[in-house]
Amino acid sequence: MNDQFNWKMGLIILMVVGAITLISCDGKKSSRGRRAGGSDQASAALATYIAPGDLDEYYLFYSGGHSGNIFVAGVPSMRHISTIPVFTPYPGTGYGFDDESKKMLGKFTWGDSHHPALSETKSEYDGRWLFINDNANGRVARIDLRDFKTKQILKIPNVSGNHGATFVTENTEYITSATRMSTPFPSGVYKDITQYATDYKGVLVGVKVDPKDGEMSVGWEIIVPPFNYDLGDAGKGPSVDWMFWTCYNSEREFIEGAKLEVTASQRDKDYIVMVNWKKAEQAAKSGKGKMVNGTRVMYPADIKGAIYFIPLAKSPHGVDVTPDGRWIVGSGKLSPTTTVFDMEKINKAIADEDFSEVVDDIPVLTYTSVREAEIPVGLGPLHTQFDGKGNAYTSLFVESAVVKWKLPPYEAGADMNTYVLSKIPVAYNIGHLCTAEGDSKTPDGNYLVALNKLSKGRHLSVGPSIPESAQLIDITGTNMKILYDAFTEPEPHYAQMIKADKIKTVEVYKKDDPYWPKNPHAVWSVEEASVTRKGRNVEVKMVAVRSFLGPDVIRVNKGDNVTIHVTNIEQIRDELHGLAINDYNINLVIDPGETKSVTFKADKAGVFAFYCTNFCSALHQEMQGYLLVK
Ligand code: K7E
Ligand code: CUA
Repeated sequence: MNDQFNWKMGLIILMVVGAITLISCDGKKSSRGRRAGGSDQASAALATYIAPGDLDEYYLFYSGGHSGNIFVAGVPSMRHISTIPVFTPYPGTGYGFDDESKKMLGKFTWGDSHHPALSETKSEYDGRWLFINDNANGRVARIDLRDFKTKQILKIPNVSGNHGATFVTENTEYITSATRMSTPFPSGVYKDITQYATDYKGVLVGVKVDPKDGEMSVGWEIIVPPFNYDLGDAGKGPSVDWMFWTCYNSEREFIEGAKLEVTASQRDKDYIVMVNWKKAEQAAKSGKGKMVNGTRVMYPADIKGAIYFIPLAKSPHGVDVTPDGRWIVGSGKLSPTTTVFDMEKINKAIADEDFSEVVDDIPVLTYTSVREAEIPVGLGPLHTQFDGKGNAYTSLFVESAVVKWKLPPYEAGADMNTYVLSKIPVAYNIGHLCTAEGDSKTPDGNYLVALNKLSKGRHLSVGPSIPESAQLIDITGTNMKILYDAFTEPEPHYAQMIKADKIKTVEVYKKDDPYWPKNPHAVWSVEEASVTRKGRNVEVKMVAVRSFLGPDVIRVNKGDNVTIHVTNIEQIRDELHGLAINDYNINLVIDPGETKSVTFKADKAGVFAFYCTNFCSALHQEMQGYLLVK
């Protein structure tokens, strides 16, 4: 097929995409009040019913997209349990109001969280940390799963639109990160958009994770051609040394007014780019490349033998490594097939220098040498997950379905359609999907959650904006079964599901728990509470305990700089206190044993009440005091 023909095919598929999406939007009537046949519904209800007081089997962590949050649900009940604010202030937990979290958020009040990733040990979820990317502002964050709180946000220099993150290597040595929308390199430099093909660059990043405390730092960056780097994954088993990312717009075209959806869909194939992170680490250690914006930056020529392209049709999105690490599964949004690559064939092609061309010093592995099979899964394949029993599950955005298909081995000359085992329609336009322990080397093979973009007509109307849906699917049989519709805040992309007993949370911050760094401003009795003035600076050490905030009167002068450190000295679970100061936009929530600080300028004169926002006892209303600003 020539390029001209494929370009037109691409346009036709784009039009089909639009048409089918429209049918999905308008073609379904509301099913309110409808009750379909009995026994299936009864068994689905039983399968998801968690009796009051009983616990779910799994935690589901699903990203909140541009809400900047992560949501936590239980599986199989699909009940939303908790929201973890990451890139966005969240008054419910006081996140973004105290000095520490405010500093972590920096000047941003939102982020676009896409891909949560549980930390791993030997390619198994270990329940220690959860990482997530900010697709808008080039950041990654770490949540501690002992207390479900965001502990670090790292801004990655030079990366623009950090989408191919945060996939973890075998032992969480690194998490991936990559430029989604190429920009001039280094960041902060101005080049006109007419110089896109020559002066704009993508960046692939290895973010290093400290094995002791999870602290993230930028390990190395690799400058790559101005494509859009999309999804990623890290290898396991035979592919354990490699990171993979898909990319599109290998046309390198951003032509003003010409529509990227058209210009970036001309070529028959774009690529998966693969980087040997162990070799990249060595090269960085030996001083290859140069320091830019405080980061070790290398070019492909600096890491020969550690970076390759694999051709993949067409406008690729997801790339997923199988649990055994041998098969690399790539999907193109405009291709009706999903492609399986063989790591053994990839290694052989690398050893034989079996390249079809070299692009910007990056060898392109010969497609037919590394491809195992193209599976005719259906329209608009995006992401793939696994059940650990030799099957794969791919989301079909255009078809609004999940397709189950068989992983290799395949018989020579077999009709590939025979390996497409079953399909289940979802409601509707699925993006990611997630299987239980699905990114580990031993998925559980029982549950799958479809994360759908649109859910028209399946819940009580809440106006023109419709919640997304997450559908729980039973994947134990050949035919999948939908068990439950859950509706979610905007806007889930990826999710991960971990066995509940792998997560060990704390009940309170114990006064002397060595795990948590000691807060130097903590006071543990009402007697130690104090107000200290040094010139224009006033420092308050406050104690919160049922049902008293001490000191209960703070006197300052207009213009003073005030810092209040509040310690909640309770040692009982869920005995939270808050500190709200009226008209000063101050809202702290302090967990048992925790100390939080807030610094502000007393720029309004008058009398301002402060009080506890968290209902804490029968005398919660009495937990109140005054800030007097003279
Ligand atoms: Cu497919 Cu950001 Cu992973 Cu959305 S991405 S769906
Ligand atoms: Cu403390 Cu309400």
